[in-house]
Amino acid sequence: MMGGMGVARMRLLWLPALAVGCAGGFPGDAGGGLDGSVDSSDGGSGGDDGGEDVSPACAAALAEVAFDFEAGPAGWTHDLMPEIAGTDVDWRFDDWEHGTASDVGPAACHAGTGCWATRLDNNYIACQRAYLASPPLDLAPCAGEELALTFFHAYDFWTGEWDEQTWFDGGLVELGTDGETWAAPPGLDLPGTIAILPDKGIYECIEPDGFYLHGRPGYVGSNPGWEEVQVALPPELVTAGLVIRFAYSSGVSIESSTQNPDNFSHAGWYIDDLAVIPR
Ligand SMILES: [Ca+2]
Repeated sequence: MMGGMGVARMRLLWLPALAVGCAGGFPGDAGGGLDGSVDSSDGGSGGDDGGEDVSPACAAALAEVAFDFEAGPAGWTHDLMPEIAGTDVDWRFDDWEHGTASDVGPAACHAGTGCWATRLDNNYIACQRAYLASPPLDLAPCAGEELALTFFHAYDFWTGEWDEQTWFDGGLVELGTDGETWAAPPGLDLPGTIAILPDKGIYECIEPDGFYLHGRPGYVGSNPGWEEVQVALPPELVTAGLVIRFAYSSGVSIESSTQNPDNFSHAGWYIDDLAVIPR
């Protein structure tokens, strides 16, 4: 039915929304995610601006991997998840954008006017599968140092009931060094398990089996205010070529064959001010 869709399995139709899930009041719990107990003590003599607990070479390396996204994407890239990278359909699977926040989701970036989000000015649409990845970060000068990843984020993902199950759109953070193997940092405080609804009666996502995130612990539900996350970096990843990846997915929240984000009701994921710091 959608012109030029090209894939018979794309059968999403627009009908009035089913008023699913938690479209109104979000819990709005503010406050920190997990406290990584970052030590900011000024033990060293004549402490300068940061990095006082690490070697000068490491401090210089960490200064290169602090991102406020004010001057642009800063080498970060986004694309389809590899599982559907060859999918040839006219559907926007990747909503990541760099820019400034507006009237959907947080009213502003965490700081300044640059940040990343799954569509800055509107809600994310159905069947999304995309990642946002850092450039390779060179932490080799910090080998042996105890470091933490820190970033600020806000999120608002759809949750709903269908077929006697509860389904959760969501996002996850993963680390890798070889471009193929990814794992969430141990100790990350995650609110639930992502469960993507690929098929809602006659409404089915394109490539319904291609949801890498399904079944993995991640950020689900809603935490619409900016929150800081800090988590220890595994020692084996304090090396050259560390990549940090933010991946998100959405399933069939409402029945819509359009890519008009006005038909949807959840703002998605906003990310700003990421750095690697001593802990
Ligand atoms: Ca910023």
